Amino acid sequence: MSLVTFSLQEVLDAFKLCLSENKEVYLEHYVSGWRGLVKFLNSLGSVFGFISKDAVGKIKILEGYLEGDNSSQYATVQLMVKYELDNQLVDLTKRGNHPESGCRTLLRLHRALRWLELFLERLRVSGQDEKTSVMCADAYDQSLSQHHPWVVRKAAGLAFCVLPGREAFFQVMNVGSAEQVVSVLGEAVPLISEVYQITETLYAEQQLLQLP
Ligand code: 1Q0
Repeated sequence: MSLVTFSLQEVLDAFKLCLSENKEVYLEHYVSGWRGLVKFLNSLGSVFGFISKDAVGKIKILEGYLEGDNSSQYATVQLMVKYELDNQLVDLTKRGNHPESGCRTLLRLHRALRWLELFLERLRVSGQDEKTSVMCADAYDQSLSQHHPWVVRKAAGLAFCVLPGREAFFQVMNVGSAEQVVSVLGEAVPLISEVYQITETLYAEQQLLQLP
């Protein structure tokens, strides 16, 4: 993945590689998809720094596991959940000895992935004159905001206001004409949605959706 320029195609490729044949989620590609998204966020300016910083922190935690001594236990989200639960490596009800478990860290990105899915879908069907700030805020209100305290919601709301307009936004995506953007989004949204649903089902089954 290139270090400087963002391309939506690269993010798409990462999320494509995420799913194994039996629909397990490869952590490596999941993290790599997020790395690409953060690159995009950074290119939008320093107002988004506080969001990017939090995302990078979480990406680094997961990278640490991927490169650590138990890396084989972290190959997929399914393996990670099993390994961490079997070995009591997750704080289940309140924060304790494992504030940086893979499970709780991934859950934060997972919730953000729902926001992304909603936002990209809005963007895909949007008309020329629609405001990205409104699409982004609507997607956020319907998803991630429920997990954030007032002060974070307020800061996020302020940041959304300075998002570039739809046309400039499409340009930063680096995939070509508006038609091409819409077409790549048409491919990206169902993929992201599938990765989200698989993780959501797994976390629901294991009662991990409220990890502190
Ligand atoms: C394009 C505008 C981007 C707007 C991003 C929306 C998300 C807003 C989230 C704001 C919250 C960030 C501050 C920290 C919050 C944490 O407290 C919270 C919980 O963690 P913890 O450890 O305290 O329990 N963290 C989170 O909820 C994680 C948030 C991660 C957000 C990652 C966003 C990455 C954004 C990528 C830009 C995508 C651009 C999409 C269009 C590009 C085309 C593919």
